[in-house]
Amino acid sequence: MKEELSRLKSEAIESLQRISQASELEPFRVRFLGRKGGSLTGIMRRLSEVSKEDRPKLGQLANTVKEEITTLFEQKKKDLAQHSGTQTKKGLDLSLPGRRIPFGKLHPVTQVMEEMCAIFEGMGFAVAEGPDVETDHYNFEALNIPKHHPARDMHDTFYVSDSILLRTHTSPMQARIMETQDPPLRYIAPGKVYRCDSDITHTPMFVQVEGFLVDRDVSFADLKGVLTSFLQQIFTKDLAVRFRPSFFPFTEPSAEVDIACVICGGEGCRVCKRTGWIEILGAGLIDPEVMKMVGYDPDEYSGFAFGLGVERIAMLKYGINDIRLYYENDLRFLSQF
Ligand code: 2U9
Repeated sequence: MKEELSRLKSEAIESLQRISQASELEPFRVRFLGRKGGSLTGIMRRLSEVSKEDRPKLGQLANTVKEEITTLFEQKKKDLAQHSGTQTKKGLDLSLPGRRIPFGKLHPVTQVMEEMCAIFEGMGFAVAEGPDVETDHYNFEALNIPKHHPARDMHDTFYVSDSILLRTHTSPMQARIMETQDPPLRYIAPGKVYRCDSDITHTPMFVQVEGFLVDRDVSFADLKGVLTSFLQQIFTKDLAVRFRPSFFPFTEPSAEVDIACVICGGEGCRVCKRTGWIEILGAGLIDPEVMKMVGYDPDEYSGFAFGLGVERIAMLKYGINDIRLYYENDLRFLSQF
């Protein structure tokens, strides 16, 4: 039994030396020190079979071996705890749980843009994207904005050269489509646009969704139907919509469209400047001059067009009061959406 104890001690020391992961500790404890079926417990149980003279000595020896193995085991446990999370002598502790990698999210403006596109797609519009860097012709000339028009002012437009610029709206894309395809057409053009402006309601880059429909016998009533349906879907309620006469060079007649204030429901508050209405988009029937410029006969075809600022829609949906927050890359703001 003396030899058995000595062998057991050596085996335990060797096993402990091989342990490099916390998960291996419990099987070791059960094997050598466990109350039920542990090797030491087995030897101690057999002490009753030993002669009365040898029993005290062997009992003492068994206790000493048990204490030694227990001390070494506890020391190993401490060592592994200290090294957890770092490399052990034998390599990585693969039993540790992995570090959670935070998921990114789509920018709130992208989320709302995608939502807007999905609503128009539901009404049969196709999506078309085009270049951010445009020619003067498609950004202005083809849209009935002649050379002297104030919209061409250096203070509004970022010019790359005399005839190349950063598009100030996504309308050039619509002109390009009309120029190359025959009616009937139903398209939306989402994307970034650029204007030299910066305050709490303007940023030098912002996102627009513009759209148009061209066919025979298209009327202002069709425009009203499509836009009212869109606004009620994006704000998920049966809200009141009103059309006010306005002017755009590319549409005639033109309208600015208001919705009943989403904050106060039309009662009058700070956001709607006590009017009960919030301006939300611009629209109109495509000007016959634009129709001619893209090669359509305005006596045969008519159409409507509209333009929406995505940041503005998102501000009203989420109650954001400063447009610049979108573009400061502050995760405390962005992660809320
Ligand atoms: C073609 C013909 C007509 C696009 C239109 C508006 C009215 C409009 C503004 C809304 C808010 C721009 O982002 S915003 O500042 N847009 O009011 N846009 S009609 O009309 C077109 C476009 C292309 C060939």
